Amino acid sequence: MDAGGAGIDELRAQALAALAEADGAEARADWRAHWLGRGDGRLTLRLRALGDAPREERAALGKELNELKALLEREFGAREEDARTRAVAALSGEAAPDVTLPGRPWPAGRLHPVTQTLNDCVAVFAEMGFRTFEGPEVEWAAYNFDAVRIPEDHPARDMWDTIWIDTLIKGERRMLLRTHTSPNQIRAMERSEPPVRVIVPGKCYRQEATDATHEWMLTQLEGLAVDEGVRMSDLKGTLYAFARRLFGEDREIIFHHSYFPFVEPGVEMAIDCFLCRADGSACRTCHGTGWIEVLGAGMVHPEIIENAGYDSARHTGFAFGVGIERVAMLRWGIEDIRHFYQNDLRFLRQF
Ligand code: FA5
Repeated sequence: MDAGGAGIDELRAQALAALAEADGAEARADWRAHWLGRGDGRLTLRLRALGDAPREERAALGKELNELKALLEREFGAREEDARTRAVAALSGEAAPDVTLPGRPWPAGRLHPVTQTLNDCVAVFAEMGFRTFEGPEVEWAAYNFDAVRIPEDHPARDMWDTIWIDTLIKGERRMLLRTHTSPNQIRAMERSEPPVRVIVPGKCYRQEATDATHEWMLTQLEGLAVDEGVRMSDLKGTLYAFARRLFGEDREIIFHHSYFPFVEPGVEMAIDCFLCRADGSACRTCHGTGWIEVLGAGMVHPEIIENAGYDSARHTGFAFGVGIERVAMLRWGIEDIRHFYQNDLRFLRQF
């Protein structure tokens, strides 16, 4: 008998009996820890205590213990293999899945057509050197209106029917769902010194009576460039290049005068209607005008340049706000904007 307990034969018998009784993966793992565990497995402790055995017995005892260890490891491995084989066999019964059948493919999702169009627009402007950032969808009225020269009582506030947040701050409604991305012109200028060249994509909300080209939730892409010597021709050149990239060489592009309090002068850009090609019919999509408006733009008002702390005698800029759903309509010939948000998979799967 070696120091610390049972003789080798007794130890072997005990270990093998315990292994035979170890039922299940957890019990087998416990058995392994108990007998062969590195820290305090019974056999490990015996091997570690070899130094205490009489010198003349040490070699023989060490050999026997190592043989026992090898035997127990083999037996344990065999039990594990056996358990694995039985698990696989259980799976091949009648109710088991046929592992030889080809897998069922997961239905792959895809990007919404408006998101695809937005990404493409962002990529075009990024190539021209515009940096992207995002602004808040829940916006302060101070940014959405006042900072862009639309004070309370200014008739321009009526241009967009606003969705307000009910919470009162100091007794007043001060927050809203932004009606356009233009407040981010201010945020961009607050953050940096000129030259500034940014785009700001995002959702906007308006209390609209919807029709073929108007939704109550719309996606805009704001653009702003401020530097020394920025001119109207830079704005037109930038927007022409953008429209050519998105719509190709054959489409007609028109600019006409418009009014936005934060630019002077202001313009709108429109593309020829893909449905009626301006044939004078009562087209529902372009309302018989032959044109679909895609963006508002203009030269940043000097007062806004000054409010940002820039010198309007030195710095000038242009800004634009693209309607992304309109761009998507024109690209793919979609006659009604409301298709985008009805979640009809037959429509969405086409893109
Ligand atoms: C604006 O929102 C201005 N902030 C744009 C701007 C930016 C002007 C910078 C000057 C300088 P407007 O309301 O026209 O303007 O909207 C801009 C574009 O958004 C429109 O040309 C149109 O393409 C799109 N849009 C406007 N209202 C809707 C709507 N209800 N549904 C879908 N698209 C819309």
